[in-house]
Amino acid sequence: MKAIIAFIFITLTTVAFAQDNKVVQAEFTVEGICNMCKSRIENALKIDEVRYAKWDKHSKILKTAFLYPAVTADSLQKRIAAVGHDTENHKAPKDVYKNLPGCCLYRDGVKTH
Ligand SMILES: [Cu+2]
Repeated sequence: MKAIIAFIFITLTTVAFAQDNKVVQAEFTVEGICNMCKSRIENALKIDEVRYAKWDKHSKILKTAFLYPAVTADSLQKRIAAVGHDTENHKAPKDVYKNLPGCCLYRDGVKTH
């Protein structure tokens, strides 16, 4: 009997955890100009909770699918800002930005290439 109760409990908690996180999609703008920017931006989202992340250098739109609420569109934007790219909600720190390669300096009038 105890074993059955334990089994039911484990099953219920597993289901509860599974329902906790669901895959949601979002898109937001990320500043950047070249394919190096693209890898840097997409690499910043290479974590288990992110199922999909593709950035387009022409539209500046990042499309993503991720496990919510383990991560949020806002927390992903923070990750991207931390590697040097401004997003809708978060600006990259000056010291990180200035260490980007010259071809990636999107704030300095460098055109998409
Ligand atoms: Cu770049």
